[in-house]
Amino acid sequence: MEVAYFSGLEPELAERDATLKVTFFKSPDMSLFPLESPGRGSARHATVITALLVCLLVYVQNVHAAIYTVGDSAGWSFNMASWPKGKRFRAGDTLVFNYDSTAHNVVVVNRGSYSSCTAPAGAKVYNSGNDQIKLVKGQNFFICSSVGHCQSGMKIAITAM
Ligand SMILES: [Cu+2]
Repeated sequence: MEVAYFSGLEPELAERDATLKVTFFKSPDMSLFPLESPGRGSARHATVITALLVCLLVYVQNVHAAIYTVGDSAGWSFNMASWPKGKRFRAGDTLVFNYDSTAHNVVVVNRGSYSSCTAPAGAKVYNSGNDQIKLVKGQNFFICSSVGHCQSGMKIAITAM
């Protein structure tokens, strides 16, 4: 009897639509199946079911990861405070910051720095002009550290569930 086995799970976190690739193949000698042994059919089935459940879990997580372009078509700019309103962010979602890298940047800060518009030494700074940053669970604060920009509203605070 030939049985199809999982050979690998390759979740691809593509930019917009996450896809899941699962490769099936046939292993006549069952040599690639770790728990295979005579008389252990139930163990084999349990393992296959576990593998399927893991695939499903990964798939569901990928489907739920969203990508948001900060500021929408205007990009990462001034007066951003209202942009997060009405959106439901989740940990693992990606924020895309599009901006002119000669004028702006994105600095990951804490609440205090967000409020005071000061980027502390050692803060993580992005400056590619097309930065993709994954949200962590809880509060996420970002500011632009160019002089005066944060004070002009180039700052966002996002809570991810
Ligand atoms: Cu700026």
